[in-house]
Amino acid sequence: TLEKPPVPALDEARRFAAGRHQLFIGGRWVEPQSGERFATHDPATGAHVAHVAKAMAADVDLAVQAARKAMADPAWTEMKPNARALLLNRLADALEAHADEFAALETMDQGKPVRDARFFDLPYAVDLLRYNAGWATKLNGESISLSGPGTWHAFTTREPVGVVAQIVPWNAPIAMAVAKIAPALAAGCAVILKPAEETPMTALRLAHLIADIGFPDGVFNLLTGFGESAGAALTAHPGVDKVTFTGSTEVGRLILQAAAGNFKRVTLELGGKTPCIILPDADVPRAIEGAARSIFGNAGQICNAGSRLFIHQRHYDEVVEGVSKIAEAMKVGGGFEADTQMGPVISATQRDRIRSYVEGGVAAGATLRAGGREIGGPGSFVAPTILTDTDAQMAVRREEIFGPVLCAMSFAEEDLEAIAAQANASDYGLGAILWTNNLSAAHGLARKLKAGTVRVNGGGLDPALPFGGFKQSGWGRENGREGIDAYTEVKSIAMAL
Ligand code: TXE
Repeated sequence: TLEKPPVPALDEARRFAAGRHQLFIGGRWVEPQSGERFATHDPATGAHVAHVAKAMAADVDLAVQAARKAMADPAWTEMKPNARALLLNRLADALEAHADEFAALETMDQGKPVRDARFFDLPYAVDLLRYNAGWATKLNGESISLSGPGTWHAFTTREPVGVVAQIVPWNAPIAMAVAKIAPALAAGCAVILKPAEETPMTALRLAHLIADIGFPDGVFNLLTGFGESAGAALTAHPGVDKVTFTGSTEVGRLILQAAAGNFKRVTLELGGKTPCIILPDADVPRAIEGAARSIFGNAGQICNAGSRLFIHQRHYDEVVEGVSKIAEAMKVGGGFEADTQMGPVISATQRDRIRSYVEGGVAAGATLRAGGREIGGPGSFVAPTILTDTDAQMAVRREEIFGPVLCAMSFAEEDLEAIAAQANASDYGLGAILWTNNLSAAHGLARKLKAGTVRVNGGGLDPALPFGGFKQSGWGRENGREGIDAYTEVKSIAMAL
């Protein structure tokens, strides 16, 4: 653990934030066409962080032109796979070397405890780069046996999909940005990255590292700006071949519509309402800790947060009490304070949205078992909150709250079908978490759950493990082989011999 905030890196981060920020297009830092900038703020204090260039449709045009040029430039298209891997590994080394500064920037911008940024988000981002660098040399096709008359040599190749617009959210800015650019660059695509307007700092700093690494001009472009202008223009642009997006389900729908114009390939990682299920034979103390971590980590701003807790009635009282104790004892504060366990939520708007879900739940008959108290101050804080006595129709149970709010329910059934039916009663299907020591129940339930990822007795993200959702949690998968394949087109070649 980090005993004190990394003060030297904090100074560096502050210096970087205070600098003049531009857009990175075609290998150069450029002013936005409109000359406009917007301000970003620290969610823990409300303090000004930076003035950031505001990209609009005209800048999107320039970035698309630069990326298209890169996709026609032999310096990139003819670059050997091992050379692409080397560039990504160099970027991983550079990111690792600057991890303290990136962690400080992330906390300043996003609010999460600097320990989490430094020891989770940054190592994960570095791992993603190294993992995907490994795939660059392994994107091979297959040799295919044909059944038609004649003698054939038939095979497939994998080619980069082309220019990719990558739109990322504010809950894990550096990790999400790298999760998108690493496989795209490994596959040989050219990318245009748009970070969330709330949290552009680490993407900007990353662009400086990329500029120094030696990628050909236009292979990586960065547009800071708003969703409804820069984001929408990117998703509608005919020069973009693919869009990858992590964010809200509503914006996911808009992106699908915008992408229809030229049938862009689309990967969407949207919301979730992950069930966390504690079966009769679970290791209860571990399950309590795990259940708390999965909803209160990153102040609940995780698409895969375990927001619906189903507890077998045998353990219900013990688990609700245990998780409530953890919630009440959590130190909520600024991410640079050494003892902070949970930081602020991203903005006052999100804080108010979360509060109104809790108030709505209570008004509809739910019981507040922990949290619900106001935390004042200039920052936007929400106390870790637990609701019981909810029913399946309430918005707190159905909708993604994206805050530290847990709905706890008990179940009496031993029948896996009935347990799965309750857990699957959601429009979402991103993840599911099981706590059990019964192997048959674990496997049996894992098969019945409509979720992209099922975790049994813990476990987190891994670059090698495909991640994405069933139902309204999205389209496609990121990470793993599926993640990189999504940045390629398959070409079949058949030759009559
Ligand atoms: O998300 P948006 P918001 C969910 C979560 C949260 C809610 C609202 O429930 O409470 O969404 O958050 C860009 N065309 N998640 O409003 O708007 C935007 O600039 C193209 C879940 O902040 O979806 C940003 O870069 N792009 C989630 C990104 O989309 C557009 C993470 C995400 O912002 C756009 C974040 C448009 N028309 C929020 N409008 C997860 N799955 O992890 C916005 N954007």
